[in-house]
Amino acid sequence: MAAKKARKRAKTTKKSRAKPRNSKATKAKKTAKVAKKTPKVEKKKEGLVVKFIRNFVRRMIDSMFAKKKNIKLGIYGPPNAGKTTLANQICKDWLGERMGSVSKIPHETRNVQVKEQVTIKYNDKEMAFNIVDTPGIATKIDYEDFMSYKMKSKQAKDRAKEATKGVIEAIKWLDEVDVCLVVLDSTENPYSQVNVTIIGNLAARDIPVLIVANKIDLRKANIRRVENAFPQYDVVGVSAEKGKNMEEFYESLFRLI
Ligand SMILES: Nc1nc2c(ncn2[C@@H]2O[C@H](COP(=O)(O)OP(=O)(O)O)[C@@H](O)[C@H]2O)c(=O)[nH]1
Ligand SMILES: [Mg+2]
Repeated sequence: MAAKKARKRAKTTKKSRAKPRNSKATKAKKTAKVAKKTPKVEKKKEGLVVKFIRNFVRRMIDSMFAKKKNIKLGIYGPPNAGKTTLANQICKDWLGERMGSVSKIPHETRNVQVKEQVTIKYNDKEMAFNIVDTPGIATKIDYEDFMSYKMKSKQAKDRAKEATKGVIEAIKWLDEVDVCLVVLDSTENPYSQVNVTIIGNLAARDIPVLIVANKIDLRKANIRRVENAFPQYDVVGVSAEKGKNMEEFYESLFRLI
């Protein structure tokens, strides 16, 4: 009997110790939970705002300091005018290294060559260029012409094939260039079909052109004849090989842009 009573007492005590479902304590805890939740949501919101502002500021800074696009400077002209020699001279002046190989045999450059990030300074101005040296434009490419340079028939035929592809590639690149140098051999007749075609094409595309009358170191050079052939363009005489008159060349280049 005493044992029964003791069990009953124990039960009651347990029950009384058990937490009531809707007691004040539970309510308080719930409120605390809600209170805890609110700062979390707020924090999340705050985090998003901070993130947005941070990204916005970063974008602003990026756009402020974004690198200016390099100016694509195309070098066009007939074969052997000295386009690569000029490209080499420019690269030597500003990078201390050459760009491509030069030869007295026409169509030495048979692929478009690009030298990126060539920073040229003139007076207090500075501009970054991508220099695009192109294969010479020709209306006729005959492999037999190469054989007169002691080239074997197979080698001459390959060179002619590559040179023809090169002309097409050079013309395609007209869509890419921003400004253009047309290099002419100032000892030769400037009124050629090739010269007129190149310059006409550039004019039709509204690409600014500077005509470079090259090889002024040679006795036969005639800058005046080039100027008379293309009176609407600025003409600068240089010797790319000897590095003659390059200062005036850079001045004309900066005037063009
Ligand atoms: N005398 C003289 N020869 C030059 C000059 N520039 C280039 N050449 C020569 O002309 C030939 C063709 O030069 P190159 O740069 O390969 O011509 P490209 O086909 O127009 O690229 C080479 O034999 C060069 O040495 C120059 O300013 N003066
Ligand atoms: Mg070349």
